[in-house]
Amino acid sequence: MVSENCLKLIREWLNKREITARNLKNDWFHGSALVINNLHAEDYLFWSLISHPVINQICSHVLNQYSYNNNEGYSLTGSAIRAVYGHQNAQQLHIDSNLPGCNHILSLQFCIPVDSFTGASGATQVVIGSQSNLEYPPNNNQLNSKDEANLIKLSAEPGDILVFNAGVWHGSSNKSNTERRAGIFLNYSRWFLKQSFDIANNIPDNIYNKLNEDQLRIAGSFYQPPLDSSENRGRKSSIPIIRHYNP
Ligand SMILES: O=C(O)CCC(=O)C(=O)O
Ligand SMILES: [Fe+2]
Repeated sequence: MVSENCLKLIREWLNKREITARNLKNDWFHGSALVINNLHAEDYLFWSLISHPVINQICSHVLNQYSYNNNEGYSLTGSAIRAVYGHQNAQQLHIDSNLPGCNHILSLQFCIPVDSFTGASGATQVVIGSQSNLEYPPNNNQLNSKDEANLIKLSAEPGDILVFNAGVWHGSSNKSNTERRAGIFLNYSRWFLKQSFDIANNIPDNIYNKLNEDQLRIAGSFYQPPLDSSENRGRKSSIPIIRHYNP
């Protein structure tokens, strides 16, 4: 579903960023993982994924369902690339919806392999049905027998898109080979949930100027709260809003 050309450009971008990250020796490398957030503001290239028609059809269906008139909207709440190197234990199982056990789907998590996700490089493991569990997964993935029986591994190749309720317990599995294992993770939420990255406001001008109305809606630019009562409107705006940071 993701084109070869798009993947090629992303790999070229990542190869360059790996060199910068190694030279800067800052904490971009968490252990043996390189994590870069805010892809929407990194390069216009990532918008071909962020506004990918298949991803947005799924969001439009799932994240609007049960909202008022099934039509309230959704926005991007996170975008990151995570690249893992060398042998690694399985990632701590977690959720990306921040509140376990919600009865409705608040957020969707999309995983886009940049390199192969396999049994050897690390599949994405999920616990089927765990969106109903009222707690976060136990430390060190010490699952009880019921959850253990529902743990499945999703292998995926570049070009594939994995998607699940962000309230499902998940994480990458044990990595036993030494090849790079990079993936892009996009999180979308119902429109009223506060974005924990300032996506609508931190897009550089050179990217912002290329975005169309649909893309700005995905960025959350129509869902920014009014500054105060002088901005005489409700919680949505009829035009995209950008708040500029003071220098
Ligand atoms: O790498 C994976 O398969 C999952 C990563 C993940 O869940 C995350 O970074 O939030
Ligand atoms: Fe996750």
